[in-house]
Amino acid sequence: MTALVTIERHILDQQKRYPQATGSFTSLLYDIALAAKIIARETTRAGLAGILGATDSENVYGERQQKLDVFADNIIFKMNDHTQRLCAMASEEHDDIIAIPPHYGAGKYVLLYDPLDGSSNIDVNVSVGTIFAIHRKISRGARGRIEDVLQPGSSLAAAGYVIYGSSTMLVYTTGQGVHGFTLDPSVGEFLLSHPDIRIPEPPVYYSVNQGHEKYWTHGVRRFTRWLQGIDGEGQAPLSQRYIGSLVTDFHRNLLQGGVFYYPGDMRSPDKPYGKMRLMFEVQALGFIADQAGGYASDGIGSVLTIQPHHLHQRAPMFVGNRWLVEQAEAFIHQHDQDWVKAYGAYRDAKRQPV
Ligand code: P6P
Repeated sequence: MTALVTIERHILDQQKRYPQATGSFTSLLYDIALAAKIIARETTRAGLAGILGATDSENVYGERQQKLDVFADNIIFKMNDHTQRLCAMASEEHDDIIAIPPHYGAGKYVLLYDPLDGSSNIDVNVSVGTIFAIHRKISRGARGRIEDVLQPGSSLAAAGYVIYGSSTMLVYTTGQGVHGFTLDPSVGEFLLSHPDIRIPEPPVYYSVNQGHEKYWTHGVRRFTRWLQGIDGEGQAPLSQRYIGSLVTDFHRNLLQGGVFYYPGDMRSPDKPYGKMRLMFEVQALGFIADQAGGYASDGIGSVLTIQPHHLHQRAPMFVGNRWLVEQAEAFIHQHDQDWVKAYGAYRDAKRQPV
């Protein structure tokens, strides 16, 4: 019988590699796993609990907040506001960084999270997910500041996601590979089910919203045609799979090989950056892909090198098997110099003083 490895045991085993570790980081990952169990419980019975549907409020992007969005956001905050492990939090659902209440002590990590990505799919029972990323505090003083949050993905201490689907899985990395755990509801534990995940070769799928094709730049169109007929490399054409729920589309390509992309375009030349959120989606998934032997690019270069200038900054994302993503960069570099210039100016803007 294979050993039952809970997420707590796995995190502790990983912590043993860092003699100086205080256990604070391990406990933070445990707190996130606990929040995931509570969200999973509500997500799988949302229809019964009367929390399906939308609230009458909107988030910072002007998107109608689903009731489960708000529930998940509150759970993650409440599980972490008092633990003295964090100096600040940031949520996709909040305009600004979230301070640790003054009556609680502050810690040395920052937690960024998208509490329930793809929530518009909840009412039709499509899998949704939570995405999280953890940075180390770098500013002086006890309390967290915006500079602790706006760090590049290359500085991440950890990242992960939870997918609430036919089963609930938590996938995370601390820079020591990518590991997947499946929730056993009968005991309420996440058990190691996918150790050392590597994006497999050959790739099988490509995931993009083909309905946006008329907005795509020439290079992105050429890339998509290439995926549909890859030849010369002895690679079969890829199949299109897109469900419109980022964690689900990403998870499929991580486990089976392929590429997810949400490109920018020139529909509005002053907004060439697409829909993905750098701090709440792109950094975390880019770190995971990198740790699984893949690569994530914004079309110009690695998403992990982007120096953020705004909490809700957006970035295009091409993520999956490295050679596929590098081919996307090649087509864009060859055919889309106008877009490269417009997006590059946004990407490299300087942070506005607060
Ligand atoms: P589109 C869901 O709203 C989301 O943020 C991601 O989960 C998903 O990948 C994307 O938007 C889908 O966007 O424009 O294809 O509907």
